[in-house]
Amino acid sequence: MKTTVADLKEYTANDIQILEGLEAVRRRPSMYIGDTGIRGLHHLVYEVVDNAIDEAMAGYCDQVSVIVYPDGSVSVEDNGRGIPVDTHPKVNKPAAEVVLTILHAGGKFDNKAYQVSGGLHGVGVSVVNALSTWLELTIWREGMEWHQRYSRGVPQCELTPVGKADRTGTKVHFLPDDTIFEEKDFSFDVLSSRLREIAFLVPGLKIDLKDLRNNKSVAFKYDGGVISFVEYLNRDKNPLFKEPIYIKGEKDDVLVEVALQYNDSFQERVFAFANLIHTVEGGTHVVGFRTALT
Ligand code: 28F
Repeated sequence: MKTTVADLKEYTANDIQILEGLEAVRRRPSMYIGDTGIRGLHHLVYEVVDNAIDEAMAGYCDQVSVIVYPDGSVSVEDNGRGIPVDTHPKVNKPAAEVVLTILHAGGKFDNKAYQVSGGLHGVGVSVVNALSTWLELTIWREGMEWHQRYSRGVPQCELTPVGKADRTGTKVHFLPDDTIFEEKDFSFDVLSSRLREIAFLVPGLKIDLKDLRNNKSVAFKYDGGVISFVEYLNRDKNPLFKEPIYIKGEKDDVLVEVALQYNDSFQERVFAFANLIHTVEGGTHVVGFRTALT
């Protein structure tokens, strides 16, 4: 059907800005997710998982479930409060639609309560939406189940209550756009090692990964946090003492946690994280630790 001036009148300046934002992401995806190869593909999952982790670190969610489907799509579900569904006054759209369509609208950058985890680039779920052939959002909140479907980031319907619900939470199910990504096969092992890492860093959080392509599944939950991490790293070594050394401190709102345990090998392994992100090249936090230790 031909677009007429009458149709266009429905678009506000805001809508046009949103469409331009999504278009920018699709034109230069690597600026937002690093690359469009296998790393970028997995980055999409981490970006969605990070939002669930934020909800967990805020103390409202203790379960995250990730499912890989045979059609190449992935869903991430949490049992948090659910993304708010009430109308955002500035743009006259549900807050959830704002989070899913506006760049950097996750609240991470302007809300103090959301300053903890941060994605690899922390770009937000609207980027995942823009780079997905389709994305289905389910929210359980205010006693109802809510649905909205998007195509390449553009809403295909309004956020709609579809029935009653006696739970809360958020589910994002998406299919990465194969016109953007060179790779389309998620790796169970890559997803599972990152999710295990997150589970070590967020004690008590249960993270499930199910792969419906081959019915593989794993579940992670480590109540011991970084202590469990060190125990895991030494699982097939000979530790020189039973319990890892554990140090925790806080200064100027910066929290530091260290766990260490010697084993009888001659190989040192140091894993450092800042805000849940593995800092592969080290940094002042690692230098500071080494100086303090010696
Ligand atoms: C499947 C991935 O994305 N979970 C999320 C929440 C909860 C809140 C929220 C998210 C508020 C207005 C920005 C709820 N109640 N899982 C997720 N769970 N985002 S994302 O709020 C977003 C901000 O716009 C939430 C009260 N406050 C926050």
